Amino acid sequence: MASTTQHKALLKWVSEIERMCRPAHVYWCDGTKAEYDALIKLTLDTGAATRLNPDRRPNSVLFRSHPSDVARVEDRTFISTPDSEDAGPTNNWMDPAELKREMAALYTGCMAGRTLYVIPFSMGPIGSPIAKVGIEITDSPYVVVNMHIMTRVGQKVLDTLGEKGEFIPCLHSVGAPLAPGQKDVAWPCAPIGQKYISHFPDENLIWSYGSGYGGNALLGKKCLALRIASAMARREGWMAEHMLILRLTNPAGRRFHIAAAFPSACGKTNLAMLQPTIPGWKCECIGDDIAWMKIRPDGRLHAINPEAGFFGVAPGTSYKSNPMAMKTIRANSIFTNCVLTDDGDIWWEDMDVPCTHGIDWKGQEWTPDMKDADGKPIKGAHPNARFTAPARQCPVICPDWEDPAGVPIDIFVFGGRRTHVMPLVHQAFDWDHGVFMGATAASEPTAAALDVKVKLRYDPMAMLPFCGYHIGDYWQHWFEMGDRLGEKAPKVFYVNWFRKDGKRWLWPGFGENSRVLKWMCERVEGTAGARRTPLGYMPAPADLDTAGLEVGAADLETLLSVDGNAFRDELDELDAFLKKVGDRLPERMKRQVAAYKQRLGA
Ligand code: O2Y
Ligand code: MN
Repeated sequence: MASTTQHKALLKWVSEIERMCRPAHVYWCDGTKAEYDALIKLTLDTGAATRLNPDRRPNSVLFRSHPSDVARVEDRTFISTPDSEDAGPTNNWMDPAELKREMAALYTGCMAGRTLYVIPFSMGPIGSPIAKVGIEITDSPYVVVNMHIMTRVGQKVLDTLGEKGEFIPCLHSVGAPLAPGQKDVAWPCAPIGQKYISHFPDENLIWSYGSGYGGNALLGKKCLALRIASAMARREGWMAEHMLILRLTNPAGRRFHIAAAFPSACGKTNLAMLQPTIPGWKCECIGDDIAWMKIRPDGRLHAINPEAGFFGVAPGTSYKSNPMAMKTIRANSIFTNCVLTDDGDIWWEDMDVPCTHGIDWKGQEWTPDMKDADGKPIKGAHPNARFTAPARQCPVICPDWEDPAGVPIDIFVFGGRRTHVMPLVHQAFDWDHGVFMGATAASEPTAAALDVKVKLRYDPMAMLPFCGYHIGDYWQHWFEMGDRLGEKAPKVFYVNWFRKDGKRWLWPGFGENSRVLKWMCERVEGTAGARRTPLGYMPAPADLDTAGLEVGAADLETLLSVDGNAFRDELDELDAFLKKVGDRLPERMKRQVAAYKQRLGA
C-alpha cells in the first residue's frame, strides 16, 4: 500500500529511513482486517508462524523466536541525552551523536531483501486529549501484526495527524539484511552485542535494532508509552506510569478507579482482571500494564490505557490464576514461544491442564518428563512466553475502557514481592509519604538472581527499567503533581500479597485480594477503621472484610503487623539505594526518610 498522507515531515522521515535502510519494498499499513490477515498468511507461508487448530483456537497463530531473542534486553537499552547526568543512575547512557553514528552504520542497508512497513499508530483512543501518535517503521511482519492488536493502527491515525500533527518516530529493524537469493530464517535478529534499544527523549525519538521480541520491537509499549512518554509527561505536566487500571464498583453502585504499579512477576495482569470473592462487588479491567494520566478540568487525575491489547506472560496463566485472561485468548490471538500440542493448540507450564507431548518453544519434540544434563526438568514453554490478545475480548473489560476522557483515579497502589517483613497492606499518611512508599517499593531477588548479597531489589514505582530520565527528577515530578492535585490527589496504598511461613502462603491472593481493595475504597469513603503504625495506616483484623475467608487468626495478625526490628535492619540498604540517586534526590524525599526513621525509632 502506498502513502496516503500529506504530512511533509512524516514523508521526509520515511524517505530518509528508506534511503538509509534500503528495503526491497515500502508498505504503508492501513490497519484493516484484510491487511492483518494477509500478513498472518505471509508469516504462515514463510514458515515464521504456525496456524493453530481453528476448532481449538480460532484465528490464532504461534511464533517461535530465536533462542537468543526472548525478552527485553536491559543491558542494551539506552537513554541518550546530551548531558549524561540527565539519564540518571538507573539508565544506561550513551552520547546521542556517538550512539546514532554506531546505529546508523548498522542501519545502513539493514532492510535489504525485506519490506519496510510504516505503521501509523495511536497510543490511546484516537482523538483523546491524552493520546499520542507514533509512527513505527519496521522490517518485521511479526511486529506489524502485534502492533495491530496492541495499538490502534491505520489510516484513521494519519487522518488525525493531518498535515502538521505531532508524531513520535520509532525506527525498528531486526538487523538481518538478506543478500540476493538468500533464504530467510523463521526469526531473524542480530547477535546480542548488536542489539540496541535506544531512546532520545529530547527529540522524542526511538531507534531499536537487532531484536524482534516484545518490548524491544513493539515500540509503542515500553519504549514510547513509558520511556519517551515519561520524559514528555514531565515536560508537559502529566504522568506516564507502569500501572494497571481497574474499576471497582461497590454494592451501592459507587465506582472507584484504581491504578496499581507492580514489578514483573507480581501478578499484575491477574489483578487487572480480578474477580472479587466478596458479594456485591464488581471489578472491571481498563488496562493491565500502562496508565497515562492528566489533570482534567475537574481538578482530578484522569487515566487512559494507551494500549489496545494485552501482551501477557503465558506461563502461570490458568483458569485458576486468571480465568478472564484465559477467556480473552480463546481466539484471534498471537502466541510466542509456547508449546504446540498434538491437537494444534498451545500449552505452557502451570496452565493447569495436562500436556503429555508437544513441540517445545525451540521447535523440539517435548514431553514433561524430559530433563537437561543437570537433571533439571526442561520447560516446554519459555518462561517469558507471551500471548498477544485484543483487550476488547476480555469478558470483564470496562465499558468505559476507551473513553477518550479517561477515568478519574481514586487510589494508587504500589507493591512488591516480599515473603517476609512487609505487611499485607498499608496506607500513606499523605501524598508525599505515598511518593516515598512508591519510590522505595522493593522485592526480594528471585532465586535465579546472581547477586546473593543483595537482600532487596528496589524498583521505584515499578519504573526502574522504564523511567526515561533521572529518577530523582522523576520523584520530584511526582511531588509536584501532588501539589497541583491537592485534596483531589488519589490516596496511596502499598500491598504485599506474597508473605510466607516456610513454604506456605499466608494470604490466598487472587480473587481474595478484593478484600484488601474493599478496605482501600472504604478508606477513601472514610468508613473503614485503621491503626497508625510506623509504616502508615493499617487495618486491624476487624477492619478487613474476612467473612468466609479461610485465613487463621494468627496468620491474619502476622499479615497485619509491623516488626520494627526487621524494618530497622533494612535501613542501611535503603540509605545505600537512595545514595545512588545522588544530588538530585529531592529534599522532600530526604524529609520522608527522616520522618520514617523517626517513626521507627531509629
Ligand atoms: O519481555 C518482553 O519483551 C516484554 S516485557 C513486558 C510485557 C508486557 C508487560 N510488561 C512487561 C514488563 O516487563 O513490565
Ligand atoms: Mn509491564
